[in-house]
Amino acid sequence: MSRLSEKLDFDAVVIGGGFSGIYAVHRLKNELNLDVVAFEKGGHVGGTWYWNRYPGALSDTESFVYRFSFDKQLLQDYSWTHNYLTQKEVLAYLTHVTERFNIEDQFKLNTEVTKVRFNEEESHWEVTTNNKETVTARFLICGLGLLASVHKPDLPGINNFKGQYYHTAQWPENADYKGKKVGVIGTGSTGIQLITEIAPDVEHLTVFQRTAQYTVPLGYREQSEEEIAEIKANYDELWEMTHNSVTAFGYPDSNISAMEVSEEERERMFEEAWNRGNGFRFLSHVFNDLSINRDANTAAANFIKKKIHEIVKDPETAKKLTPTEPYARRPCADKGYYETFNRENVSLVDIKANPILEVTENGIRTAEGEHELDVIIFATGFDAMDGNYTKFDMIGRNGVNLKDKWKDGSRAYLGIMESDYPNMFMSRAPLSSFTNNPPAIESELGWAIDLIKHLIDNNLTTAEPTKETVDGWYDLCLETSKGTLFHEAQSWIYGANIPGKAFSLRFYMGGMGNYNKELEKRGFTELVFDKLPEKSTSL
Ligand code: FAD
Ligand code: NA7
Repeated sequence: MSRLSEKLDFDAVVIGGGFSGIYAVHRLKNELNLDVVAFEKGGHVGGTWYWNRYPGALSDTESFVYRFSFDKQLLQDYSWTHNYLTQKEVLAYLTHVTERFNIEDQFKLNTEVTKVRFNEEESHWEVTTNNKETVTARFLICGLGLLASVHKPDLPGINNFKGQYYHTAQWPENADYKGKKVGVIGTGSTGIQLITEIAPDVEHLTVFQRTAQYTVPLGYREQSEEEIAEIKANYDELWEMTHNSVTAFGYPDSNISAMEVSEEERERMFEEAWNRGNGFRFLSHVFNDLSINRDANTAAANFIKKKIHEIVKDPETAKKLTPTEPYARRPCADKGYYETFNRENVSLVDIKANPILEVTENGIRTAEGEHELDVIIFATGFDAMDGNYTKFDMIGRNGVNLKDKWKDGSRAYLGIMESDYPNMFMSRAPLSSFTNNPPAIESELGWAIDLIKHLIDNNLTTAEPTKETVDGWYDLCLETSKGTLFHEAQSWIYGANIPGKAFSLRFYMGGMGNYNKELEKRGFTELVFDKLPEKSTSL
């Protein structure tokens, strides 16, 4: 491998060691033959699956599509046992991928990027780390994670608490909750997994719920060798369908409207989906309009509400667990969440009605009184999509800082590039597709890496979108979100979970298939290019 320019330290710097960083490094190194370094602040590759080591952590995309599709042999060789992957299993898979494609050495672990700056005179990136080292490179690829910037609310008095407290995405090695009085704050997808898993192991579990959630059974089960062999034999068709579908979760799009069938048929189909399991399938596979038609959404919501009242024995608890919002967050799925509240050792506190006043030495005090606790677990989610991009200085042209540029809402052209940031490519950034993540990562970074190749092959220095181009993409995203109900729920999808954060659309809602068509249709035609000086063939 020869470097594009001997004046620079690397051809490309990648930030992040999750699915995105691993995919980027593999293609840049093994296909484009570039000199790449990747910085990861964690102690291991894996990203989400390195950090989220809480009990019950599980991917709820089905196993056969929660993986890369780029290598047919990898798809055949690397198997699974159940229809969903545990945190440990995803971590093992990602570790295998880095070893298999010989890219472990590219990852510099325990290394946090603290500043990036585009050097306009020299048209390259300068990347500074917590080791006070600054390296230069022509291309910058950011896979900082869409759900990776931890949101841990500052509760008054937390420093006085005598017991352990931690966030689910910063799960400590010495977490000691078994046989203890445990409080969990947060009932999103993570809280639901955690609460269900740990309830049998603790003396008492107090769940502090701010917003009640809709959740359906996951349907976790072993998959037979025959079933797995059949999937592997049909992988070409399955991926083709997945990349062209709306959700990219590995099932074909539904063409049935919930309101076109009789009420009886609708209930039967909901029941079937409930028994089969999977939150995404419940929301988008049975019917095609639960997220866009209010009546259809209400019908699904009412079905789940009815289940809550059937499952939960104490009517008061059932009432507290019953959501009041539309069914319009990222769908949750569980291994017996509502049933958990029938346990003698589990109690539910509605902190909207009865807010947390402070953390004391011995527990949490709400308006109703003190809840004695040995351990407090924050399952309070993430500053999603842009949280990791606005944490440190990302300086583009004319000294612009991304945190200022994104103050009133974050946007990126195709969810990949921002104006004033030449040769910087992001994965799962604002205005990327609202879909299963691995296929989306391959689409976005696939486009970005093809663009890098295009620049090199054509002796071009930089590529970037104009502000108008970025705004044009945002307008299309707005168009795709029209009529959807997601903005009515106060969740991370619009940034509503973070106090003071701009409430704005952060996804392209047109589906994976249409997103891929946009990439293909536009190619690189909307970008502005800068050419290398004639006299030189390298920077
Ligand atoms: P991440 O895996 O988040 O990796 C980003 C990495 O960047 C992190 O390791 C972080 O340490 C590093 N980083 C960030 N900033 C810096 C910096 N300044 N310097 C150095 N390193 C930095 N998605 C699905 O599609 N299906 C699922 O079932 C699913 N389940 C999930 C369950 C949980 C509990 C969570 C939290 C997320 C889940 N997701 C799921 C979303 C998941 O984040 C993506 O599927 C995928 O793992 C994202 O990969 P990534 O590489 O883009 O980001
Ligand atoms: P979520 O879905 O954002 O859930 C976080 C939960 O924490 C949710 O119940 C929040 O209540 C609650 N929360 C957040 N801040 C507070 C404060 N200050 N006080 C009390 N309760 C609070 O995060 P998850 O980790 O569960 O899931 C995120 C994604 O990761 C998920 O979609 C999967 O893809 C994996 P709220 O609902 O805001 O009232």
